[in-house]
Amino acid sequence: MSKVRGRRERCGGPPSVAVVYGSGTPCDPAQPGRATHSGILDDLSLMSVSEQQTLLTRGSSQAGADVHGGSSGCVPSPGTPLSGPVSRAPHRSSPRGALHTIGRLVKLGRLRNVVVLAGAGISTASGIPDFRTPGTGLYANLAKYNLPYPEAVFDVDFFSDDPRPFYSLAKELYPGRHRPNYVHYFIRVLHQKGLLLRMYSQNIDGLEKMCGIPEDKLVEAHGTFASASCHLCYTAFPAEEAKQAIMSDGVPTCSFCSATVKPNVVFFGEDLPEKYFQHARDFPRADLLMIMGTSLQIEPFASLVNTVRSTVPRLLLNRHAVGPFERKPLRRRDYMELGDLVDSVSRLARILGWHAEIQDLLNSQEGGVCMDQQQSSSLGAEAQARRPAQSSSGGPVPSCSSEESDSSEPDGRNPVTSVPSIYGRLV
Ligand code: CNA
Repeated sequence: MSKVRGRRERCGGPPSVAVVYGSGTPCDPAQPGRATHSGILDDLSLMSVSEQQTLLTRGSSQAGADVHGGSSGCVPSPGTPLSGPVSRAPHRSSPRGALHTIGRLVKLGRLRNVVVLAGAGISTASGIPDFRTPGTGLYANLAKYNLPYPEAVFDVDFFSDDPRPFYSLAKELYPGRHRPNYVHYFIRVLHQKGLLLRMYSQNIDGLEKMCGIPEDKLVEAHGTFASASCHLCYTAFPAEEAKQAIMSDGVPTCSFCSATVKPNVVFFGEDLPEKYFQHARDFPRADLLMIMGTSLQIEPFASLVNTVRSTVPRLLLNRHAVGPFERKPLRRRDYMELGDLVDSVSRLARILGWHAEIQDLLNSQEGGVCMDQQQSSSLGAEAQARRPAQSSSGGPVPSCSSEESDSSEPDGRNPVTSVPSIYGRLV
């Protein structure tokens, strides 16, 4: 079955103008509630006997909160802090919650086939706005293009009439302008450790490849700027020529039919790349699903979260609960850590003992600075990213704090060296 990209029709939401192409996420009726204990037993079944004993001595109710980072019926609405029977800081699970459970299982060698599902949120720390974050998201900043509706920038009919809004966006997103950040390098290290089964990304910024995630480990589900073709007859067009024309405010046209050429970024209603369909083989093999920085609003990508086996842990790292993580109750092995992605990922990396390795990669490949040395503030990662990059040139590489500082709050922020984005200026 051919699947095309479409927006997701949300259950119980306002009357939607969105059309679901392909298979939308079904609006599941609420599942019957499950006692916290069954969740604990399932988690225990993934652990060694000594792990189980340690866990049980901490008390079952405490363990229930800990191992399940978001269970106990505590499911926030998007944008609302976590709250509920388990007391925890707003927007963040307990520091000994989801990240510790997943970190521990990885260290025990129980999770060896990790599938990562990623969205625009993993690149905001590189200075690229996502779609939907209020105020800074791309959709909030499209006014100057006079679009009939924000999604029109990825509408092939609109593009056919007026390619300029998309070309403006393309000028910003063409690989080369932004640099990978800590989150990208975390995924690369996941690969280096032999744990990455596949990364499925909705992003079109090319930062996954740029940070060294190999082609065969990556599915760019919404296409890429690496190739281009006619939007009408699909005749291939040299990607570099298309880029040069777009960068100099020109309009590349097809040599066969003279219609407008488009980088092979998937628009609404268009087919997804063939590689996407590897998911049918990958997801049944996954033993951990990490969902990072996506609102899970675009189908068919969003529905992938429902295709891992029900016994497989799913870890959401995002600012807000999204997709099935908005519903109550969660699956028994659903974990979430809400907050800034760089913070969450760096805490997980410390638990795993990978932080220094990631930081070294950043320092060597990006000229970045140690997160620990960076000023931590209440600014969002995007805002941090828009600040001028701190240079490490010439100076000694600052030493990072030790691994496993898991009791501490997240430390530094974004080590990006990106240039400011035009979207940033439009905020
Ligand atoms: P989205 O709908 O904008 O959702 C992004 C999600 O990430 C939201 O839930 C945010 O709350 C969350 N988020 C953003 N920044 C952070 C952060 N620092 N820490 C934690 N959470 C954060 O974007 P999706 O990826 O879900 O939508 C898919 C679209 C976006 C794809 O088709 C892409 O082509 C498109 N897009 C890509 C890019 C890119 O390539 N970098 C940028 C903007 C849009």
